[in-house]
Amino acid sequence: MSERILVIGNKNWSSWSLRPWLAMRVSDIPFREAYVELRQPDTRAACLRHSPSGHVPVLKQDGQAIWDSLAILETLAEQFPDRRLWPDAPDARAHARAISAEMHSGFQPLRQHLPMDCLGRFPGQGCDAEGVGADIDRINDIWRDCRDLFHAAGPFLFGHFTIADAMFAPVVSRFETYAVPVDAPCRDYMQTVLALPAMAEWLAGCRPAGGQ
Ligand SMILES: N[C@@H](CCC(=O)N[C@@H](CS)C(=O)NCC(=O)O)C(=O)O
Repeated sequence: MSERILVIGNKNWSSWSLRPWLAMRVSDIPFREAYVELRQPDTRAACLRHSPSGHVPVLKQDGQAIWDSLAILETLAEQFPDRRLWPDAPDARAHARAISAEMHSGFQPLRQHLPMDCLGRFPGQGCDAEGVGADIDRINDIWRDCRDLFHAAGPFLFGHFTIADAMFAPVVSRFETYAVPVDAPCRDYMQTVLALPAMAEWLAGCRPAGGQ
């Protein structure tokens, strides 16, 4: 196995990069970071040097580039079965895959109007835009359902940390930035994610206005 390199965007902004980065850090999967500067005239060209999709994150290993956050996470789950990146029980695993895929393909209003800005604090901004309230309600429902079902197994969505938590980590950050109101179980869940040492490490790597 060659050195594993995760190419990511600016930590303050790059919500898709946070997902595999966090999963790899929490699961103690060794890798080196490489950066592409986002929101620059040459960003697309820089991304294309690493990824045929022109987007980050990209995982480079053994001469192969694996692009797209969820594909990277699925690949790692296969390569490191002992890290239990998906829940063990088939029904919980199917549930985790469903909400991870829902996150990956949905929530466009939330993404557009509440972009990730880890260091920013903009209480209420964007929350009245069309579709954002429905997205926030749906995310609260997803988290509450998981906590109801799996609270006995641990503080994450399915008890222990899984890919589902990695997929929702940028939403936790957004809810902090925009001071989105959540109920007590969801607040507890957010605190669990924010208390991860790996999350603190990511935040420490953020620079205002997105710079590395
Ligand atoms: N579906 C992709 C989305 C990746 C994506 O949109 N990444 C953004 C950064 S967070 C990007 O590469 N932007 C390049 C650009 O702005 O030109 C994934 O899950 O990885």
